Amino acid sequence: MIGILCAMREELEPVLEKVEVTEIIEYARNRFYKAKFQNKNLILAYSKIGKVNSATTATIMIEKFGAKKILFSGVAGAIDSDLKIGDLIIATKTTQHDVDLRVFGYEPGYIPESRVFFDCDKKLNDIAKKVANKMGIKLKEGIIASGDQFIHSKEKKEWIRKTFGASAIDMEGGAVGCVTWIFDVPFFMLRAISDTAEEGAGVDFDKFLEESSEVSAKFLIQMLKEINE
Ligand code: 4EH
Repeated sequence: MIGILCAMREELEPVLEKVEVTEIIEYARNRFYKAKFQNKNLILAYSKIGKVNSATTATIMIEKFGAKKILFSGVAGAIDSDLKIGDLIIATKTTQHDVDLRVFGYEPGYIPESRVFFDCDKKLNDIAKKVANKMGIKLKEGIIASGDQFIHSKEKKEWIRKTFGASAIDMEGGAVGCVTWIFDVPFFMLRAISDTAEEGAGVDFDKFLEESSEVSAKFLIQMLKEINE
């Protein structure tokens, strides 16, 4: 069973269109779609926005539906200036930029007995790079930082870049990374850029959410062809 997770309805819809949904299960104030793609069994859902929602949905996919991998598809704000709207990025690792226990002497993002960075699966990332090569498209690799905030300021964005070395921002990756680390399940994080996370990002986001969600969904489907359950 492969888990496919998004945060927003708009991110999941273009993925759902491309698979064969066989069953819909309402559970925990959410809707889970069982589906098939080329004889592979999938469980899909959008979690709703943010770290708690995405962590809960990832947990349910693993614990209730038996997901052996979690693949995330969606959009992100750019931090690196070479990332333009519509570009694709895969995470090498994810982190939570809003975790702050510095008063106790811990580094930003660190929770005792947990970690600052959660690694994404190297094999899945290698498959992604192969697929990108075959499709002749640019695919960036970098750190994705998450927090329960929509970032729309140059200053905040620069702090996240400097502190975590992040290339892009979202509101879920660090949470799903944490859950998949806890359960030791391979995690793949794919995002297409929707905005630059600076002043005016909200306007760009609304304009490009649909388009960039489609870019991410299309790439994910190409990848699914190369993945075993
Ligand atoms: O799930 C949330 C969405 C924005 S909040 C995180 N997603 C999109 C990624 C993202 C992002 N995260 C932080 C894209 N750009 C980002 C940014 N900062 N600049 C939302 C969007 N629309 C309506 C309500 N909430």
